[in-house]
Amino acid sequence: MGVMRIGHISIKVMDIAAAVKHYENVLGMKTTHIDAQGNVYLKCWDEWDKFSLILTPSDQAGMNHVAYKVENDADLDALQKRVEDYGIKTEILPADALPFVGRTLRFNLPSGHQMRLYAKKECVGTDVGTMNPDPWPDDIRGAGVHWLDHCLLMCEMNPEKGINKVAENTKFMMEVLDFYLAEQVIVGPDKNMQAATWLFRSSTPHDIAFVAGPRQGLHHLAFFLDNWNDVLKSADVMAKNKVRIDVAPTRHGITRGETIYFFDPSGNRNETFAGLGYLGQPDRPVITWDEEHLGRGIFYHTGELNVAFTEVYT
Ligand code: M3P
Ligand code: FE
Repeated sequence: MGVMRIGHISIKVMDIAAAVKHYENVLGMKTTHIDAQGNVYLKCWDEWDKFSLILTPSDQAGMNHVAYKVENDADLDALQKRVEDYGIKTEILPADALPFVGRTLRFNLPSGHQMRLYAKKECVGTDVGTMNPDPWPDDIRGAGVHWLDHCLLMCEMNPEKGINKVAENTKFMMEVLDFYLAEQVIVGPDKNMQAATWLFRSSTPHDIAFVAGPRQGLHHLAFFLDNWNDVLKSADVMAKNKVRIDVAPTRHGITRGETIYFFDPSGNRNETFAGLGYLGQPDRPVITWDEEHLGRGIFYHTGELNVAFTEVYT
């Protein structure tokens, strides 16, 4: 079946203790492992695999890699061939190259971001279990995020030099990894340049998104919440913990998500968002936003684009 969903993201943090405190107390994740190098592995309460976030100590912020889980081990061989045939070099990392993870296919997207695909990760179960489960666990902390939902990667775009990594990544994800395009932003005098795309493999509007920027980077990692009230409550949690809020609770036109953006102590942007928006289905007509309506696409209420939102990232 190929790619199922986002599996984990590995990010760099400058102060590991402050980062752990943030992801545990504000987001509500739990630490499940610390390796010999001091990397910290965490999961959300409604995730069943061992971890969805790896924090690695560094002198800067940003993403190391993003990993997606495929359904079967054989998918790794089939996808390796397709990625190589497309002209992208790959490498198979042995099982346990990352703790609790089976063999892993590693390659770089056309934008340069490192992506990994794996089929196995130790299953530890959700915090409510599978036998007559409660709807939520008693020991929820902070925002109590349910799961890591998607990431948004900033990709280089420079029309004068003919560079558009958003379009290149999108083509690769669709042709090689069988992702579907949910929404796109089209710009340029001939309205033919993809400046942002939202793609899915699961049944939500996006499992990954790409937005054009001056350089490659990580725009945000996003965690799922049930509803608008939970988004409001997560903002309260942030205020209580003096977290730097980037965009106060609002709605996206694109994907219809109810959202709030904020920063971890190293400056990596986080999003907690709610709302399925709509079902991601392979035959759903692609939604297109033009430059004129982009403001409403991003922030539906104000319709105003905030420059720092697209220019500040790690
Ligand atoms: C989302 C989303 C940007 C748009 C972001 C949209 C960075 O994060 O979850 O739909 O322009
Ligand atoms: Fe998002």
